[in-house]
Amino acid sequence: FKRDHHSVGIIGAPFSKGQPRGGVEKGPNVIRSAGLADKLKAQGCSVKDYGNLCFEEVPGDEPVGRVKRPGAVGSANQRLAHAVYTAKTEGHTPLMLGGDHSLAIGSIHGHAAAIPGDLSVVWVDAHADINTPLTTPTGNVHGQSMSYLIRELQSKIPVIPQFSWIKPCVSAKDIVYIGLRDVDPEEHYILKYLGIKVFSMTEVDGLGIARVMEETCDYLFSHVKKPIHLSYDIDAIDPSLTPATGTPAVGGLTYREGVYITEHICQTGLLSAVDLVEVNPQQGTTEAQVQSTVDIAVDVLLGCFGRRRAGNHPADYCLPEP
Ligand code: B3U
Ligand code: MN
Ligand code: MN
Repeated sequence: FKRDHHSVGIIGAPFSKGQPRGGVEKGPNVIRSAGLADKLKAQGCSVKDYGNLCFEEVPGDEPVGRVKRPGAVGSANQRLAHAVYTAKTEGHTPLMLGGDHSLAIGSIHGHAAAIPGDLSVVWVDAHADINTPLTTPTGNVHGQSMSYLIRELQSKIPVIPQFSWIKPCVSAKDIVYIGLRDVDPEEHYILKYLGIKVFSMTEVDGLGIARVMEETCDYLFSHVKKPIHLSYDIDAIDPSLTPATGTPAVGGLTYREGVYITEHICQTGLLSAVDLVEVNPQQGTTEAQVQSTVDIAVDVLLGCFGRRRAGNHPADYCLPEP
């Protein structure tokens, strides 16, 4: 198999203030406890675990307009951006374990700063997370992350002082969404207005996941092959399989579809950074629900870094001689 010798740089981001539910800050440690690093090493990756980031309390963190917890979200993401930048420049493929999906702001920002040209983004999610501060129905930043990063949307983004460090760094044409099924009307307008490529669950149903991934790569590679940032929200997968998440949405990806996405992106050789977000062990009602969610999150990540369901073997393996 393609020995894409990833050196994985794990960055834990125990942060939950991009949304209202507690528990998602426990994501990094529960995913590590499922044996992520050892399993990555067993499939030939080297692993550097940078540990968990420490995020500061921000007293008196009042909303700016509708946007909740701007101080905490702004400073956590700024810290994360530095960590991702450092991991990338030290030669690792950053793997950010969230935490909520507001963390994609810092992760993508830091990744973009560390590479010479532009990157492309594959956003796997039930939700588009593209509300602007003026369209957000909830004020939760995890539903707005992409809006701060897309160059073509900046004239629609009001000034939020705590976010003033964010430089939009992604072009609308370099984004592909997969798995959408819970999109606000304003978000749907934004996706159309910017001409963003979307494979909703309707396209997954109609085309099948193999065609979706083929078309995703044809679309992203039609000009130049840019490094891929994969931002994977565990709620993209059906909540019957991954129930321990804050905003489950029925009708999601199967296990096989969810893993196929990662296998396909891995074999492009262009995967340059990964986010795995929204695993919330406190949202599971039984231990088995939490375990299933975490185990699937780990399998998604193993697929990103070279695991094939057909099997794997080291490039230098030799059969034992009798
Ligand atoms: N679109 C809604 C709900 C939502 C977005 N992302 C999640 N939920 N996980 C919003 O709040 O913007
Ligand atoms: Mn999300
Ligand atoms: Mn989501």
